[in-house]
Amino acid sequence: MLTPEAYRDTVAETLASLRLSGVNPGACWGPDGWSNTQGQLIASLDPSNASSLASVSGAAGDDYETVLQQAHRSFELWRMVPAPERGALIRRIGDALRQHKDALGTLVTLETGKIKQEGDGEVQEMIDIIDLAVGQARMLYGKTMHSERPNHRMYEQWHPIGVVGVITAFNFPVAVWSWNAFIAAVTGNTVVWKPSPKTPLCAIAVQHICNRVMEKQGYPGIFSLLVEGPGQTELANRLVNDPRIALMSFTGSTAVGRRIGERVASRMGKVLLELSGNNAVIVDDTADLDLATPAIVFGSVGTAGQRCTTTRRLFVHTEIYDELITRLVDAYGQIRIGDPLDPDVLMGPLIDADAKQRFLDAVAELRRLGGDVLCGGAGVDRPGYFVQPTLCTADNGWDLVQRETFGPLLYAVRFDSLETAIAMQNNVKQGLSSSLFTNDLRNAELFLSHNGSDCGIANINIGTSGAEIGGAFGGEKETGGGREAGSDAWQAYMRRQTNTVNWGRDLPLAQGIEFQLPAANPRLR
Ligand code: UN1
Repeated sequence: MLTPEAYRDTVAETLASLRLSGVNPGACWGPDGWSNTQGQLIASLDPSNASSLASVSGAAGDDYETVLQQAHRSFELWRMVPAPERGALIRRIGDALRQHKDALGTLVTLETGKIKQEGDGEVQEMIDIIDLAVGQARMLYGKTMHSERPNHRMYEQWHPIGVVGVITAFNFPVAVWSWNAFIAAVTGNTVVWKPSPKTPLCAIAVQHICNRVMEKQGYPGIFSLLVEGPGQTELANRLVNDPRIALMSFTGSTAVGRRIGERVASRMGKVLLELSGNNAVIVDDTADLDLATPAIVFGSVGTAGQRCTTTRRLFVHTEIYDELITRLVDAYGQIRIGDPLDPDVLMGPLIDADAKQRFLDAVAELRRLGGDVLCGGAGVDRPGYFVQPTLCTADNGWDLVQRETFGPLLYAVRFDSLETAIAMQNNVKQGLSSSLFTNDLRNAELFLSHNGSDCGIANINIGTSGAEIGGAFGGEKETGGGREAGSDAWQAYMRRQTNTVNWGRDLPLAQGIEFQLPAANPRLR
């Protein structure tokens, strides 16, 4: 645990090395394009001690229009830059992020309360997606088709779509933006970011890093920023309703995502939604418990249970139920809770007082319903918003279990047959991530088959969280259906155009249609 003086020094050094001040402007439209409008003052709080790290002056007045107009002007320029050259700019941002990894990782820890290992891991995830984006910039492949008509060539190509709006949540304050922003940028788009009001400093620090690289390379605002205070929705609403935003990417709750999806759809815009998860691990009677135990603990306790991929439900075969639960109770007892900058600590605080209250309310509801708390179940009495990692028994059908409580609360349920476990796992409204621990090939294949997990992510012998950026990330049902990061997720940031070129001297029609004009009439030829 840092002494108060060492903590103050760490905060001051971190802010200074990321060019953050006591009060920071909350709108930026590119290199040197910081607003000087006095907006609502937003305090950024460290959830591990509830103290203020620094403040941000929220975007106000003309900031929105300035940002949108600049983003649109920059798009008209940027889309004509060859994609590999766009990749070269992003690669330089990767170099800058490598230099600032330690400081930015610390800032993520200070602002979110996730442990330093995870704060650094988040910056690494930004660097990883940059490596992928740089390569992707040379691989924006379209297909070619064989035309049914002679002397015709048919192919498809991918064009940039425009300005991409990105609204992110507090729990991954930099990585999720970067999945969107760097893929959007190499595909020729510009990006307007509205970060969570709970983590504005991370966004401003990243904007500073991008600004320096854009300036050095002589580019205008490819990346821009609008910060809005807690409880404010004006800027978010304007982005959602603005026809200049060609794609609206949103990470957050299903309730908000549904409204955003409906509104963007009503103006025929594109939307990319990453919403709530209710992820489960299934452990069958052949599983290697030495693998399953730490994976379940990391999945449920990592980031204090505040990942969209957090393991929330655990289905255990009755044959091994007692043994696994004993191991988990033991492991949960060893989790050190406290200062997330302390390398021995494995779990930091929840993000704020409301999150802590929602966690405590969920535990109280569980007890009322007749669930057993096997370990944890209480808040931790110290400054900041700490709770105990909690393992309990529950029924999959309870409303409580059906919804996502964003905290370290894991519901254990027994099963006898894998089919029943898979049915329970799928029997929720969300569909993000899922895992099966097994040594049985047939069980593994069943879980991954059409009859198996209905989630966007389905794993064997690894947990539900901690996905690599190389795959497409996202989920089905009320998780929203969006896919970000690797694989062919880049296509969401582009518009597809099908091209048919006739290089012959005749005009044959498709489907064999004859449409013969009277040859005698020269005016019709
Ligand atoms: C999120 O919680 O919104 O798979 C993203 C994971 C991380 C990303 C989580 N790579 O857990």
